[in-house]
Amino acid sequence: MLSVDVVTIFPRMLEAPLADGIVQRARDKGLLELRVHDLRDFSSDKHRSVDDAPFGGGPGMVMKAEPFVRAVDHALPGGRGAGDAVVLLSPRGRPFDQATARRYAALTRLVLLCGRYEGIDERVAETVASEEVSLGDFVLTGGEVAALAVIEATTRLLPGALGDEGSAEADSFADGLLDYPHYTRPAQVDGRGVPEVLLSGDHGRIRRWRRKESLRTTRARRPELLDRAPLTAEDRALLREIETEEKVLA
Ligand code: 4FV
Repeated sequence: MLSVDVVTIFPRMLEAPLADGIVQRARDKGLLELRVHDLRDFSSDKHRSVDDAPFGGGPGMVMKAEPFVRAVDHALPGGRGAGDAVVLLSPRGRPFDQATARRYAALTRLVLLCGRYEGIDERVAETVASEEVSLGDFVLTGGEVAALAVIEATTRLLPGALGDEGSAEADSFADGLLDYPHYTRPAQVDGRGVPEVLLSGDHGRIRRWRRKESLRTTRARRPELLDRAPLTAEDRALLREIETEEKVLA
């Protein structure tokens, strides 16, 4: 069972998305425990302030360290252990990816720290946070959306979380490649059909076609993933076919 604590000044932003779908089902199945904490509850002044002006001047406000330190102490009584991670969500973090989601799904306790304003006092990253993670090279107004993405991507990898809606093994990135294209009824959409192989019932041909399309799309859109993916001899043969076909088309 994974227990997740989220620290934010906007707890309501997280409630609805985490009270539905696969995350709620994982909570109901006892696979996931989730607590959302209001950072202001860990402020030390009567105004419940959590931010202040930046040392060195400059625009905007910076989030104070102590409320986060107290919130983490509250979430992890006894401190951070080997099976725990305290993740600060920020554009300065390492890009979040499927491998990170797999690592989080194997944890015991995960604490997510959501920033706002110009960011969080650096001493949080230096002390209570065990890592910094970014959702991507763009600027949000807060870490909450990133926390939601991390929770969803991690929860669906918890054993037993994915019911019959498919298996994590069949995921994009499960084997480091982009997914193959999917089709469903009707067979004709605006005069556009479905690849005949998918209607053939020949599961060997279908598996091969899907693998080839995964390789083709990955090669076209994310070639850097191909360099990292564990490719089989069949994959290399399929890639040669793709290169030959595309030369002909060129
Ligand atoms: C972000 C990201 C992100 C930066 C300033 C919140 C904002 C504000 N978090 N991945 N990209 N955070 O843009 O995680 O404090």
